[in-house]
Amino acid sequence: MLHARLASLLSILAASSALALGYAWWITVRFVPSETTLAGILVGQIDPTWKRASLLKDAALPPEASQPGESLADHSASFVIDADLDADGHQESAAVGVYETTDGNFGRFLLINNDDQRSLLKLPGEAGFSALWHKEGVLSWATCMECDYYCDIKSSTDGYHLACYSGSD
Ligand SMILES: [Ca+2]
Repeated sequence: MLHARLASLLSILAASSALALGYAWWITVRFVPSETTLAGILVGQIDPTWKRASLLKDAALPPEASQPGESLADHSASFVIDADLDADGHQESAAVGVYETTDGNFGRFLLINNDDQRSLLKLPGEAGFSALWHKEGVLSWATCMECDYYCDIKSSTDGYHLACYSGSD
């Protein structure tokens, strides 16, 4: 009996400390990929495994995302960035989103468009948050803000690649 009470008390304590940790909205938020076209292109043409996708710039964010210190702008982050990413003098448009595949798997993506080419980078797993930063000519992509894990987008002759880092590297 005492053990049962203690176990119950401990589970209450564990639950309240998880709440008290107060994970940031960008850690816990999940999106529902809902579109069959992105910018007029069928999602199946962007990736043949996709059933639906959504751009985060079009997604509803939780109320916390507009609190002081919690917004994308407060972290110099964006869901869309237009910049010349391959130094050819023409701008690309980079945008992040979420997708669901025809076999029910989810993930995050980064889509880079220019006039004649489309590049897709994917992070399978969750239909969660990600955002872009553009500093000193380098585009970076991360699945969180205030974290030290991120990827730089490198341009090469065969397309774009991720070079990922964590603070402990
Ligand atoms: Ca360019």
